[in-house]
Amino acid sequence: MDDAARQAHVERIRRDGFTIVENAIAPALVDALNAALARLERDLDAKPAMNGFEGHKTVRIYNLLAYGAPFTEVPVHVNVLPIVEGVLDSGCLISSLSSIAIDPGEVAQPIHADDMVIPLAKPHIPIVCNSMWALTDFTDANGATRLVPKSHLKENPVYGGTYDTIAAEMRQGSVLIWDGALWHGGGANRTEKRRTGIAMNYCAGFIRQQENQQLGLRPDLVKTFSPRLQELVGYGVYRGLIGHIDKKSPAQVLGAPDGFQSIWEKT
Ligand SMILES: O=C(O)CCC(=O)C(=O)O
Repeated sequence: MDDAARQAHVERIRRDGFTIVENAIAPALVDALNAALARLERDLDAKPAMNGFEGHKTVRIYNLLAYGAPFTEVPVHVNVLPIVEGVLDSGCLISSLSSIAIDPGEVAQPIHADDMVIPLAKPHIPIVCNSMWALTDFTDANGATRLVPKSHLKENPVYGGTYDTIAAEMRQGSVLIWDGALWHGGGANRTEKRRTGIAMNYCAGFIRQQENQQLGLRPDLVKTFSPRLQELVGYGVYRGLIGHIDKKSPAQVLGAPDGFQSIWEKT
């Protein structure tokens, strides 16, 4: 993706609250992710969580980075991460990485904003930026994510309220990216086939990640990650200050060279 295309996506998110990157993911990676999820679902005997938010006919698997490849390719994808960095900034973090498979007969998820538990007055600058990878086609009928365009510029929705929504229809391999303040929810699946997505969620480097990545991922596994992926899971230091340990970068715990300089030492 060239810089003009990236900028156009970032501007669409600022204006409408969302954008769709068509054909963002190579078919081979889509296939590998679908195969890995099918294997995990079997191995973990994953079942619906049976609550109003996560659904009664929806299978979710959390903390996917703990299972290594091919999930390690998701947070750093060249057609998605640069857009997220344009919305947040390059100090952004992985907030959570999970799969959301909506089975036939599931009802629509309550409309919500992903950042609505954060007690800040709205509208505010983007602090959460989330994406949904379409591992199957997403259609109005099979449960494509429902969106309320431009609602990221308002206050929070009434959780589960009734609003005019549009379906984020997209072909397999496309990715929906939205400002975490956008009102949205998973759709009802009125077809006979499953809708599968990966929810790759990011947050600003100065707020808490939704899934605790430092406890959820074994350090010996994180050591095998690329330096950028290590930063994204939380082994970097935001603007030379937030996240340091005794003025050292947490990356040094993983054996990174001792090159970190805190913001104070730069004055
Ligand atoms: O599955 C979807 O399309 C959206 C899910 C969602 O918004 C959520 O679980 O927070």
